[in-house]
Amino acid sequence: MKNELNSILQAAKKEIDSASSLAQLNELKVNYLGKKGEITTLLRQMGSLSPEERPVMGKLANEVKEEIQSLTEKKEDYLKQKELEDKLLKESIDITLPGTGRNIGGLNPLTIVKRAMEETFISMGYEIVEGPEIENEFYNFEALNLPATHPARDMQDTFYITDEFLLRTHTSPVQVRTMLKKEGKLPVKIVSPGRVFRKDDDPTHSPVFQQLEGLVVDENITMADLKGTLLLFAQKMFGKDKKIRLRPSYFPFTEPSAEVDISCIMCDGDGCGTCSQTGWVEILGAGMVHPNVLKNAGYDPNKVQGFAFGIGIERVAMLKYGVKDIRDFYSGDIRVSKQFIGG
Ligand code: FA5
Repeated sequence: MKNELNSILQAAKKEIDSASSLAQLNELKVNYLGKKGEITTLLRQMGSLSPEERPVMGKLANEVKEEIQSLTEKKEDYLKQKELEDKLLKESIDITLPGTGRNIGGLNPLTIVKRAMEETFISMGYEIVEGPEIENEFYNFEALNLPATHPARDMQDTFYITDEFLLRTHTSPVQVRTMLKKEGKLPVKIVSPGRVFRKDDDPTHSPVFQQLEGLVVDENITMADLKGTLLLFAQKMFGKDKKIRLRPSYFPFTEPSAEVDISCIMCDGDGCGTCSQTGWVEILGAGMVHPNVLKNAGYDPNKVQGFAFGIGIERVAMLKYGVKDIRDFYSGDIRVSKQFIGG
């Protein structure tokens, strides 16, 4: 039996030594040490030994078992380590290879311009307010001195939702909403950016576009305040050398009213394609708040005055960046937006 145990140990050593995978090692562990393994099978024959021989053989069998156990454990550690090293070697990445790169997004030029406009007015002490895009006739027309039969309602072709509700055609309803909320308190000094909607569609007119409304109501407000404010705005947006001019115009909600032009930034006022050879480009409508609008919104026109303006944000952006077709702003064409990355 002693010889048999010895030869089992020698055979196990050889097999452990040549085992090249954990699966193989596991298999031989079962073969030698398992319940049906070679040593257990041999120990079953202990009954045929003399009582003196039995403890000697039992001890020897345990020593052989322990040695096989310890050798397999060592080999297992080695194989595990080797497996890990092989895996790491296979999965290694070459950090010196050039990267694939990733496109960085940029703000839409309209957002850049809108924010710059907001900043300009915030620096002049204006508060920013917002109004709903779905309006009713009262705020969009009636309170702005445009009763149902007024022919000027045709000036802005309207998208109606129901007989009463519509998509606002300008940001001017925010004037009325703000004044009513203020309940006669002074001063009112707000700008309100937002989307507006009209049945317009050509290279310089979009059915959905943005305006920035301005409203100041206080005592002793004059047309000079309006002109000074708009000149400062134009110079902050387009440069200190820019001039503005006010042309008489008509809006039912302002009296007097004006269309405001800026000296053409493409040709410095000399005349070019952008300004139709006039040297001037229209960017907004403005005027002194009509007494009826003040009354409708809870202010006494004998005591307070106000000025208001509505600037086309797309118009400012087109001029600032020399964009010829308004639809370029909405196309989502990456070749357009790429030029504005970084603001
Ligand atoms: C108005 O909308 C008035 N509510 C502005 C106003 C406010 C006047 C307060 C007086 C007091 P108008 O329709 O002219 O006015 O539009 C104002 C500006 O919006 C225009 O000067 C132009 O820059 C821009 N605009 C008008 N229609 C379009 C359009 N379809 N697409 C892009 N921009 C437009």
